[in-house]
Amino acid sequence: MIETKSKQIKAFIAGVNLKDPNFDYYMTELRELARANNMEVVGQASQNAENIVAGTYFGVGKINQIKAMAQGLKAKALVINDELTPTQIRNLESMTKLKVVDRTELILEIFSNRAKTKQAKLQVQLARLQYELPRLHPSENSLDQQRGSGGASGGFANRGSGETKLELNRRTIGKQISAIKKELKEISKQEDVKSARRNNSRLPQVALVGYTNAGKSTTLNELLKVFSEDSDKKQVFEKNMLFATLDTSVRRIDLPDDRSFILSDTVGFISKLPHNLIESFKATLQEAKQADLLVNVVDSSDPNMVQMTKTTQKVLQEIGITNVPMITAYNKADLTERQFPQIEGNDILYSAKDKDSIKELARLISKKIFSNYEKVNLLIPLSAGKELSYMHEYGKVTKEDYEDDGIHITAQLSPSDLIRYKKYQV
Ligand SMILES: Nc1nc2c(ncn2[C@@H]2O[C@H](COP(=O)(O)OP(=O)(O)OP(=O)(O)O)[C@@H](O)[C@H]2O)c(=O)[nH]1
Ligand SMILES: [Mg+2]
Repeated sequence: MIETKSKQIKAFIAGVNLKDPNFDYYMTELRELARANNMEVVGQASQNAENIVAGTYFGVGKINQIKAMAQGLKAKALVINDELTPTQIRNLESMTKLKVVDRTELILEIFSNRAKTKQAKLQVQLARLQYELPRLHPSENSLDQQRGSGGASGGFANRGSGETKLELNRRTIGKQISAIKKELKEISKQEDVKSARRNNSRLPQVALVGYTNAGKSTTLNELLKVFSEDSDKKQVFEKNMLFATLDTSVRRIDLPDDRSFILSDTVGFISKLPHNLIESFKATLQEAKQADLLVNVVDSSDPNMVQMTKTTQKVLQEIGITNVPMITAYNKADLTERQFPQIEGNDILYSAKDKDSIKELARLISKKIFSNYEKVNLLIPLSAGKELSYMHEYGKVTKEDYEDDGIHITAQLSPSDLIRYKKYQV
């Protein structure tokens, strides 16, 4: 495991480039990931190749070169741009005499350090154990066998004879994995109930998604400040670092024209997110899957903006979120030379730190989610008090007259509410 003490570890980053046009960008990300892991990146190397060398990742010549460079720079760790096999890690470590860390472990480590809630902690732990399981290797000492006294079950000390330490470790991890999965299932059941309750309210659901550090949490906080009472209490954690958010937060936003929606903020993305991590964070990403609209927040001031946008689209696809309508919100325009706020079709250029921008963003969101609402005239009998209060809370009542035959209402209704109120239509 990587040290996370305050003292920074000098690290050398390196990768094999299999003619990937995004290679430089991946290396930039790797540098950021290393920094986020309390490492000081002192040097970098790459090798152009047709294939990865199965046993050692790099060719031998490259490894010697890296070793010499890293030694000269006093690096203690070698950070690799891809996920490595256990053999590759071992061979690279013995050849370079450096601590070797692959991209997956870096990401897992950052997630571990950031996780705060029980759900996030369990999700990260699950991903880590799944990463470790195939990487367990027999102890260096092949005689290191665990000899138990028989087949009795329970208690790790009491195992069948001749069971190797490796098998024992595998079994322990396997057990831990299923226990965590069970616990996560329980949590996710409770989450389902919560989200079903929200769904019942029939308020449209909007999810902020996007590359890590793009400003999703800031956008949520600023929308709350402009459109919600008590916004101080509802603020979420925002910070200039990778993966500041690991949990999903859900808030209600009340727009001035009586139109409300549910807004969620969730974990950010990066390229080559470890598969296990995506798997275990699926529950957290449910909100985005169920959303009526996705707001893809992009840092427009970042030179790698285009790749970041593509990364987000790719991760969304991997999670199976493919047909939710999306707008792209190019944030941090204050750090660019461009005029803002500016709406163009489904895109907005804005700054989360600018009030006018936030209002424009809300306008665009509102336009998208309420576009299929219809204006109708209804006559609701005085006896239907429940239907009336529902209408006030979730529909948009623009006109209301109490008369002898009932209440005459003009309202904006969603397609599902149109069906519900059809019998009252006049
Ligand atoms: N200059 C400027 N900085 C911004 C703007 N929006 C957000 N930031 C900063 O960008 C950093 C990241 O913001 P967050 O809101 O935490 O980003 P996020 O997308 O939630 O990031 P993760 O949770 O890590 O995925 C913070 O330091 C914010 O203050 C903006 O419009 N302009
Ligand atoms: Mg965030």
